Formats: sequence, structure tokens, C-alpha cells
Amino acid sequence: MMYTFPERGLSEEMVTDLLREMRGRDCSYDHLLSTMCTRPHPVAVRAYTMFLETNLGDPGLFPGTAEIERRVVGILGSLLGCSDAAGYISTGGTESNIQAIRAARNSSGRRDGNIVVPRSAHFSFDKIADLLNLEVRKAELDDMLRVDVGDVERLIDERTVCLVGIAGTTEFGQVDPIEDLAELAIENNIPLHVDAAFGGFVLPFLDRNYHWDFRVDGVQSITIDPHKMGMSPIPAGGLIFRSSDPVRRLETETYYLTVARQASLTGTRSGAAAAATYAVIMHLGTDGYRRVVRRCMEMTEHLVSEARAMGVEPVIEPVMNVVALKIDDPPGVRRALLERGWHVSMTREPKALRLILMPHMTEENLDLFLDDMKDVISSTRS
Ligand code: 0PR
Repeated sequence: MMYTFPERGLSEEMVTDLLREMRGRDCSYDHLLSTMCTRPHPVAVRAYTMFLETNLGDPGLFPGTAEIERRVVGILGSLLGCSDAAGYISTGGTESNIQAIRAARNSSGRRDGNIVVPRSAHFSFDKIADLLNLEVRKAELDDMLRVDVGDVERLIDERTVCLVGIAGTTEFGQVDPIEDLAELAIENNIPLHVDAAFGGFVLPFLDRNYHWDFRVDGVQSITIDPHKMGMSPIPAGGLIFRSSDPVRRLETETYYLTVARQASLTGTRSGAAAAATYAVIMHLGTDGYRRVVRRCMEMTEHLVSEARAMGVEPVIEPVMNVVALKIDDPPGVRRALLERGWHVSMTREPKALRLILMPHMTEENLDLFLDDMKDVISSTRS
């Protein structure tokens, strides 16, 4: 198939028909248990469209939008235990992680450094190794799939420019021992970055209290993504620093813009994500997010108890709304579930079936899924 630039434009109806056909081929969130994104909140969608033409790359032209971004950074900072935080709204977890590590690398003054990350770190850290010319040292996990702090300590040397802990691992939703990592960071005078791309909008709203954010001394920066559990439209990421000093290490001079310096990775960047995030946070409040997270956790508990009734155990007791189930032949089960219309995913080590209970899941759809999973699992056994 060859696609060409049309000589004469089509009517808007024809274009809409073309779009509708393609959009119809996409999967519906109703059947997705493999994604960490969700349908954005309608309030966020309306805010997004209101700010479509804004550009935070030249914030002097959009002072209102820039003020919204400052407010969101402030709100996320205080959610994470720091009332005068700095940072910006990025395109997602990958950009936030890149920039957090870049800030740490630049502060160190080294160009031949390394970072120590848990083996469970998201693949964005492999991109970072490539982009920033850093060696990424991967520390082993304990039997609860949290990073082994002794192994982190062993991997630190004079070239280490940053330590990374994860609050909500991509595959298992586990939280690393951030306090122990922070102690190591302080002892060695290295910053600690916490990747809470997923967990950032979950942990503060759980009944159980984890110590993982700016309330822990030594945590320099946190990745927290509104486009995952924050219910904002894609692309909305958060990069929050305890102070503005590391942000300055990211700045370049901008000559002809309305501001003299720019710290973001991208130049031209939409203010829509910041506006959408602000809108949904102001609309839901702590109360609303607690309700969202409680529902996801209730579905998680229901799924685990139904799995147990099928004789299937989770790899770890779920901390958040991510479940990994120990089953025989995860690829086969995944395929069979896909034939029934369900998208699930798998973990690498140990190999397990991975299910994420996002806000778009309903109790009714979860029960339909569980019926299918029961059939599939019993047929793999017979
Ligand atoms: N850090 C953690 C802990 C993550 O889980 C993720 C993404 C990132 C960083 C990177 O974030 P961005 O993808 O926003 O750059 N975790 C999921 C993953 O890659 C994201 C995802 C979303 C996966 C939707 C599938 C999907 O359908 O596995």
C-alpha cells in the first residue's frame, strides 16, 4: 500500500469517516487488563481541549497556562510531602526518568558515570543508558521482588551519579525499601530518584502508609504520571524535585523566547496536559482519588480471592492494583484469553500472568473475565 499526500482535500465528513473506521479497529478499554493507562476523566478531557493551542515552550505568551503548571507542580509536591517543590509536566514516565537522571548526572559533573537501579526498573532506564552514556547497574531483588539493598550497596562506586528506587514496579506493583536506599544515598552523597510513574497516584490514597516520598530525606526527585492512575489524557507525566537546584542543571539558554532559560526536554510542548491534570485534581480531590483507588483495590482483592478459589496464587500479595498470578504456561493462557477478547500481559521473572485493575474496569466486566479465566485455566489442566 502506498500513501500519498492528497492533491485535493476531502470533505470533513469523509475525513471523519476515515478516522472512525481506524478508531473502530482499536481495542476498547472495557477489555484491557494489560495497560497502565485508562480512559481520561471527562473533566480532564474538556480542560485538555480548552488548552489545545497553548505552548509551554514559550511560557511568557501563555502566562495563565504557565501558572496552572506551577500550581500542578506545587500540588503534586505537597501530595508527595514537599510544599515548595520544583519541576514540570512532561510527556510521561520516560521523559521524567530521563530528566531526573540527567539532572543528577549534570550535578555530579561526571561524563563517565553509572547509576544503580533495581533489576525491576522500567525499560526507560535502558534508553537512559544509551542517551546519557551512563552505565546502568541492575541490583538483584529479594524474594518479595523488592530491590536488595545490600546488592545496591555493592554496586555503588565513586562513579555512581544516582540511585533509583521504584514505588510501584511496572510488573508487580511492588514498592522498594526507599528509606534504606535513601540512607545509602545520603551516606554516599548521591541523589536518590524514585520512579513512582504508576504508584504516585496510588500510594498516597491507600489505607496503608508507605514511606517512600519527599518525607524521606535523601529523595531528590520523583516521577509521578497523571496519565496513568491520575486519569489525565496522554501525554501527561510529572517530574517533581525537592528543590529548584537540580532543575537549574537541566537549563539551556533560549535566546529569543519570552524566558531566558528552559529546563524541559522538549521545546514546544502543549499546556493541555497540565490543564487537564489540574482540572481532574481540583475536581476529584483527595477524596475522589481515594474512592478511585479503593474501587481498584477492591477489584484487585476480588480477583485474587477468585484466583485462589481456582487454586492459583499471586506471586506477591498485591500492594497496589497490579496482580501477577502463578500459572502454568502463561503465554498459552494469555493467547486463550485473547481469543476471548481479553488483553492481559506477562511478567519476565518469575513468569506469571499480569493483570492491572485500572479505573476503566467494572465489576461486571471483571466477573465476565473471571468466568473466562476459570474456563481457560481448567482447560490447561485437563
Ligand atoms: N516507570 C514505570 C514504573 C512505569 O511503569 C512506566 C510505564 C514508565 C516509567 C514509563 O512511562 P511512560 O510509558 O509514560 O513513558 N509503564 C507501562 C509499561 O511500559 C506503561 C504502559 C501503558 C504499558 C500502557 C502498556 C500500556 O498499554 O509497561
